[in-house]
Amino acid sequence: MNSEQLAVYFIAGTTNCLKPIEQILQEAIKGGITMFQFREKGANAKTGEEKKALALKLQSICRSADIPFIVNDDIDLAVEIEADGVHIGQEDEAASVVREKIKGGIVGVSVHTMEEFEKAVADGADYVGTGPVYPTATKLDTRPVAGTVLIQQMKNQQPSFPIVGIGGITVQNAAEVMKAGADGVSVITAISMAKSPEAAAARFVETCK
Ligand code: 3NM
Repeated sequence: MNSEQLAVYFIAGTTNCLKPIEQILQEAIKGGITMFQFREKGANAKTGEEKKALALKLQSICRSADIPFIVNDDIDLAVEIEADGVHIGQEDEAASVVREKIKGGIVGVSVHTMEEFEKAVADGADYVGTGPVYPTATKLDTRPVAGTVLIQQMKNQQPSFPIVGIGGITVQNAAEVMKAGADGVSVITAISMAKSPEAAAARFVETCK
């Protein structure tokens, strides 16, 4: 994986969108996002065949634009549709086990401490996501707000390991996250709920790419 692909990493599921998610993804791609994660979670999220059908649609949109399509948590779905990768949390299997299953795909891991970071690196993760950097209303069960300190610590310890910040990141604070040493920003609301996802994505590109 190329760490430049993390620069503007858009994440979304249907519950994060007020317009059809396909439309929002296409607008975000026009604005210049560099990677996409399908994160179909929460009340009213699609499941089963409906979720798979939507994943295939979004994957095809990403393929046409040459943007990696990553699936959040659902390793079986990622394997079944041959996604470009999967993003897992601390509750999931180790990155080394997941890597075996997705054969050559990208494996991202959420980490919240230096210990979790070191384990993810040792297990062969391709990148880590860390947060919440800032307060967020999008995910209710987050760890305490961490600011940018952990990003700085991780970057100091492993200068070339790809890191992305997540949680409450906006076009206003994205520069701070990059300055701390992140390779990019993971963003849900600031793009999915923007009046113009294209314009929002383009502003992130200006700051992060
Ligand atoms: N993970 P928004 S915070 C999915 O801290 C997710 O691990 C987080 O959404 C973590 O960009 C978060 O709308 C939500 O704040 C990010």
